Amino acid sequence: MAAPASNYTGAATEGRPYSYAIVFTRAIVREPSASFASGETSANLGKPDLEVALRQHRAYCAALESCGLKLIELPPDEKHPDSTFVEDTALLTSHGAVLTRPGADSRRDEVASIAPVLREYFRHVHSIEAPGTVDAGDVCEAGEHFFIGISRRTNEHGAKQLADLLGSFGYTTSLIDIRGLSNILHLKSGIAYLSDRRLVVIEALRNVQEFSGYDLICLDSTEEYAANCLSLNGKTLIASGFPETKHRLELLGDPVISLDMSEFQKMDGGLSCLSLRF
Ligand code: CIR
Repeated sequence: MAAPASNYTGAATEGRPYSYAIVFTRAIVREPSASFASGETSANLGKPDLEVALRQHRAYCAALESCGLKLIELPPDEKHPDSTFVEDTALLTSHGAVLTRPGADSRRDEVASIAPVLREYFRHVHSIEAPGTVDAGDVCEAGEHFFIGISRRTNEHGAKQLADLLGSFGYTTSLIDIRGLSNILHLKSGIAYLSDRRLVVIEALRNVQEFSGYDLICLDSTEEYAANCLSLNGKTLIASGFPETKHRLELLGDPVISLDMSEFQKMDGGLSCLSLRF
């Protein structure tokens, strides 16, 4: 079998203690295209301004670089208005990559242009097959364990296929049904893993039995959008405008970088969904 085409240094986590955090070296990003405002959304926050979104995207990319990540920048894709939300198209792990099959018809073909990029960097690239659907925004990595949300986008078929694949990589998984929650699109709209068995959660997910062995940072109901934060190489990225959450995360010790996400929030997008990190 051919060696990976590049140095994928996020590998070899087997046998590490749970406090081990992956060192990320790269991120795939795609700037929003001219059709950005025609994407899927259920938010009633108005139409996004493309110029502002592009500015916010540039600041986001600079923040990833400040965490030590090299960017793989894909060209804007006008045919797919939601294609800036690259996170939904694949799950990248230290033991292999999985191309998803997004739950929204309008997003299904986004995967085709991600596949060749992943094949350059990952030796094993698997796929979710019909009738399964998975948006990787529903998948939360927590060390050697993955929480997989069953949602309006990720169906039971897809979640089980993904759980089987992750099991074959050596990970454990649990499925979390969020179909009863109308205020979040994806599981990761409501939780984030911060390393050291710490989870940021929204109130509606606080009592999920599968989270009981974790230290939970439960957010105030006025700051729930901030739940989708990102712990990257010793820094935490968070949406700006949520002072209490920012303060609580700062108390944990890692520097916190605030990013204005207003235009992406209008399209139901969280902070993590703008990149695929590995
Ligand atoms: C969608 O509805 O699919 C996009 N407008 C937003 C996707 C956001 N993805 C994410 O939070 N993982």
